Amino acid sequence: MTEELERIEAEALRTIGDAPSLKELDEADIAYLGRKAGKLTGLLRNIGSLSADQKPLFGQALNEAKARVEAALTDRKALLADAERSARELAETLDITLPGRARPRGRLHPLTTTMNDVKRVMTGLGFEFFDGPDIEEYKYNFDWLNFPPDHPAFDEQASFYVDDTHLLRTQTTALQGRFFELHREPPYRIATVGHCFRYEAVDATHSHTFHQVDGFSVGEGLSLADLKGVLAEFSRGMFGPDVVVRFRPDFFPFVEPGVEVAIKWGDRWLELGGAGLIHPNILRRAGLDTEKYTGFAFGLGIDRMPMIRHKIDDLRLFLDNDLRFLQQF
Ligand code: FA5
Repeated sequence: MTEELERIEAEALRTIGDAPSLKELDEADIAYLGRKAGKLTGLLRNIGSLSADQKPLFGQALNEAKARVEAALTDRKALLADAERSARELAETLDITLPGRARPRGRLHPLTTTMNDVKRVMTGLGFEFFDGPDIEEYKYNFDWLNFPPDHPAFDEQASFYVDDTHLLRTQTTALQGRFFELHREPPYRIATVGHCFRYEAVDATHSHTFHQVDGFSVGEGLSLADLKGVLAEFSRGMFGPDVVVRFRPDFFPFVEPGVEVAIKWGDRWLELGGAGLIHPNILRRAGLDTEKYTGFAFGLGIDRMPMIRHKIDDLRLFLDNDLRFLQQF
């Protein structure tokens, strides 16, 4: 039996020494020291067949063998646990020299930045902003603005009609009537930015859907000089100190006199919009004393502003949503 004990101990120590991982080590633990089927523990059951003087000797030898096997298990366990931790740590190591993954970043559309700049510059000039609806009533888009019913400007600003009383607004000037109905006491400087729509063929400087900024002011003694001063200051704010602004006579039913506003654009002029002194008919309709009050108004195309700022000769590029173009801003 002593030989059997030595054989099993040697086998146990070999198995433990060879165990490649903690899992095999646990299996070896059960196979040799397990309470029920362990090979070493099993030897104890045969102790009854030994003579009385052999029993204590064998018992002691068995206990010593178990102690050695347990010690081997503990040592190997520590070794394997160490190795497994190092392997795991190695696998989890962060290589901080790897290049990062670039996240696609959104940015504002050039028309949005232009509109934000318009608001910033106009606010700096003392204008207060209001919003009007895209689907507008005729009376604000035309009637309030002194358009006689058969006026050719109806054709000029060919419209998308919605029903008998509504259309997609052709000009942000439609805000005037909405504001005048509030009957605020002058002086004031009012502005709005937003969409405009016209039934129009699309080309390099025209679109069916575009944006305008309108501004108007009513007060005592306002003149064309004030209008020109505000527009010149606005243009400098938008296009820099060297901008050249040109005013030429033009006609709009809602101003008298009226002017066209153009900006020097390379060796050409780009029409930015119209302006003038608010027609007395409109001030009267607003319940204002035209002996006391005068006003100026202007309406400018926003889509043409980034064309001037970025020297781009076709406004369709801003609306095509081609990322190769838009990512340059
Ligand atoms: C008007 O719309 C007037 N409401 C401007 C105004 C306001 C005059 C207040 C006097 C007092 P006009 O139709 O010219 O005017 O348009 C003004 C500007 O809007 C144009 O100069 C242009 O810059 C822009 N615009 C007009 N139509 C289009 C279009 N189809 N596509 C892009 N921009 C346009």
